[in-house]
Amino acid sequence: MLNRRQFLAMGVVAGGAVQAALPFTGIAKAGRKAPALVGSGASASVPPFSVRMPVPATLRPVAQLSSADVYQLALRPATVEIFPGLATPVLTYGGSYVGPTIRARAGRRVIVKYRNQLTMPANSHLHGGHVAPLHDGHPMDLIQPGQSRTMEYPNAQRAATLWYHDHTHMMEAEHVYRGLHGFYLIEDRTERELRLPGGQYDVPIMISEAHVLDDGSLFWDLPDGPNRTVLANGRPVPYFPVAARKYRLRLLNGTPSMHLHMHLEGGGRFTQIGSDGGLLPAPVPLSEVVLTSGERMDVVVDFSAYPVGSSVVLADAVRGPVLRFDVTRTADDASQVPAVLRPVPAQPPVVAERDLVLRIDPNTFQGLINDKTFDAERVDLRVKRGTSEIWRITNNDTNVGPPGGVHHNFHTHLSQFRVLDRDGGPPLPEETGLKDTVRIDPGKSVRIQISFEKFVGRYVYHCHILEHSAMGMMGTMEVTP
Ligand SMILES: [Cu+2]
Repeated sequence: MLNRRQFLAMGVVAGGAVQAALPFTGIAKAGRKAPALVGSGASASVPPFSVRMPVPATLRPVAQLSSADVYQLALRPATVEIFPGLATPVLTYGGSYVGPTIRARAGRRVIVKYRNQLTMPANSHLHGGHVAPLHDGHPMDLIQPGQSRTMEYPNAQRAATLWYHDHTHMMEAEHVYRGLHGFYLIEDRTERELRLPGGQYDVPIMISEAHVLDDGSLFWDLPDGPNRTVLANGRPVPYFPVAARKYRLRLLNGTPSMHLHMHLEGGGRFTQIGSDGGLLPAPVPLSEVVLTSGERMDVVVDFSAYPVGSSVVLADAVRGPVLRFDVTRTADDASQVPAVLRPVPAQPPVVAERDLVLRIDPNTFQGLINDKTFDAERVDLRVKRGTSEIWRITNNDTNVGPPGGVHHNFHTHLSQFRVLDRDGGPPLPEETGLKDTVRIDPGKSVRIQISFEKFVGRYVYHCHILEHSAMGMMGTMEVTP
C-alpha cells in the first residue's frame, strides 16, 4: 500500500495539461494498485452558472501611519458556502474563503499583524513581494497556534498583482487548497496614468478547485482529482454580470498544482497587459491564457464586442467551463489600452551563470533540484547583493509519471526575474515582462535573469506545484552583502 506521501506524489505526476484522466498512470506503471479514496462520500455538484461570482472584499486598515498602512488578519477556521446550500468548513485569512484583498501603494509600507487562530502552525508568504527574510513567510518560519506575527511589506516595487498564501513546509498544498490565500495588489502612479480599466472594472479572479462532499465537507484527495470542481473566487463555475465595455481581469492560478489553459468560447480574444511582475512592455493579443500554479496574468477583455443580453464563457481546455460573463448593461468607457505600457527595468551586470535541474526520484518520491532534496539547514547557492545572474532551469522529468513526463514550474522568493529564452528560442510573448513563476515542460529548459537588489539573507526557490515543493523540490539561496 502506498503511504500518503507516495500517493500524493503520483497524483502530482499528473500535473500537466492532460492529467485529469490520468491520475493513476504513474502508480499503474510502478505495478501498484491505486488506493481507494477512503472516506469519500458522494460528491456535491451544481449545474454551471448557478451562483454569482463574488469579488473579494478589500481589507480596511486598522491604522494609517504617516508612512504605512496597518492591517490585522486572523488565520482562522470558518464555515462558508462554496456549493449552494452546503456549509463547508475551511481555513481562511479573515474569515473568507478567498481572503480579503490588500491594496497597497508603491512606496508606502504595509504592516500586517497576523494572528494564528488555527489549531496548527501556519504562516503567510507574500508571493512576488520584494521583502526582508524575516517577513517573507519562509516555509520553516511558522506562526504557532495562538501566536501573532507582524510582517512588513515595503512595496518598493512596481504595480503588480501579487498574492499572499500559506507556505507551511509539507502542508502548503493542503492549506492553500483549504482556503489560505488572498490577493495583494500594488498600485502606482505610472500605471494609473495609463488609464487602464479601473475601479469596478478591475476584477481580481482567483481560479481554484474543490472537491466538496454532499455533507458539505471539503475533501482533500489526490491533486487534480477528477472530482474536483473549478472555482472562481471561491464559487463553483459561477456567472458574473458585466457591462458592455472593457474590463481588466487579474487572473490568478491559486490551485496547488493544476495547469490552466483558458480561452473564451466563441473565439474571443484577450489583450494581455500584465504578468506576475506588473505591466508588460506592450500589450499582447492572446487567444489562450496558460497559467501554472502561482502565476498571474492581467488581461483586458472588451465586452462591448458582445450585445447586451448575451454571454461569453471562460473555459479550460481540460475541465470545461470556469466562469460565464453575462453582458447585462451598457456603460461609458473612458479607459484605454495604450500601445506602449511599461519597459522592463534595467538589470545590474550578470556575474554568474548557473544550472538548476528539477526532477522527481521515482523510487523515493523525493523532489530534487540538482539531485538534492530540500534541507532547511543547507545553503544551496550564494549570490551577491547588487548583482545579477543567469539561471538555466531544466525539467528533467521526461521518463516518469504519465506519457510525456511531469510538468513543473519554478518560483523564486525575493526577486522577480526576466525570461531570457526557452531552449535557445525566444520567450513566449506573454512572458516579456517581469515574472516570479515560470512554467517548464518536461525535457525543456528556460533561462532567466535574476537580480538581487536590496535584501540579504536566506530565501527559498522551488517548484510551485505545491505538492512538489512539499516533496522537497526546493532549495535555499543566500544573498550576501
Ligand atoms: Cu514540480
